[in-house]
Amino acid sequence: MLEKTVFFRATSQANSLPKSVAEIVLSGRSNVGKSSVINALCLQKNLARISKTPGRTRSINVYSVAMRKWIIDLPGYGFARISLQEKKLWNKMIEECIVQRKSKKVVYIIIDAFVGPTELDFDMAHWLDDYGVMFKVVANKFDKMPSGVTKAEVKIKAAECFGIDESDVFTVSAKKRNGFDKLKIDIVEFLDR
Ligand SMILES: Nc1nc2c(ncn2[C@@H]2O[C@H](COP(=O)(O)OP(=O)(O)OP(=O)(O)O)[C@@H](O)[C@H]2O)c(=O)[nH]1
Ligand SMILES: [Mg+2]
Repeated sequence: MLEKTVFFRATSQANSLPKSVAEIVLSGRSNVGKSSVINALCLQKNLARISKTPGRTRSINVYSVAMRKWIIDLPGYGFARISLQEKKLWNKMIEECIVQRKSKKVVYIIIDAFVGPTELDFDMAHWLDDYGVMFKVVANKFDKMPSGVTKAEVKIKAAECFGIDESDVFTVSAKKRNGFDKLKIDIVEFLDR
């Protein structure tokens, strides 16, 4: 199902988007691999733009999996070289996208498996919780972990840190395109529910 995903729209004004039936939203620190995860999920190379320069995705990019079923790539947070003005705009954009639009959604917070969750990720999780928005966690860049560390260990730790169920943590490597089976099932089940 996800292989058929196509680019739908880029916008900084989520209010202007039509209604969706269901959507999954990818959020996370800048450069953590959100766009790479989308490409890996959809088995495509250049669907979402990947960049070595953090803060590249500045708009909300919407991808259509099926009729009104979306994957939304949010601009990353925690990008250092950003003005207060830009930060305010980011907050407004995210709030419009996630809170004001009442569509059925789940947010996947993408973290760097090697770096581990950061304060900014916890802020995001708390903020989502406050608004009653369901979130799960994807630990990307697992290929950077020392060889002795298992996916199970990463999962347990992340689940503990975020106070969520282990089954709501996914460990992947977008670079190696590894570990996506469970995440794909989770996404497709949600979109089709
Ligand atoms: N080692 C490793 N590098 C990765 C992985 N996934 C992404 N990267 C690299 O991380 C960098 C950022 O990837 P993006 O997918 O553009 O990250 P993003 O989160 O969309 O970044 P912004 O749009 O700037 O917020 C690129 O250099 C990717 O090649 C991974 O699984 N392992
Ligand atoms: Mg991006």
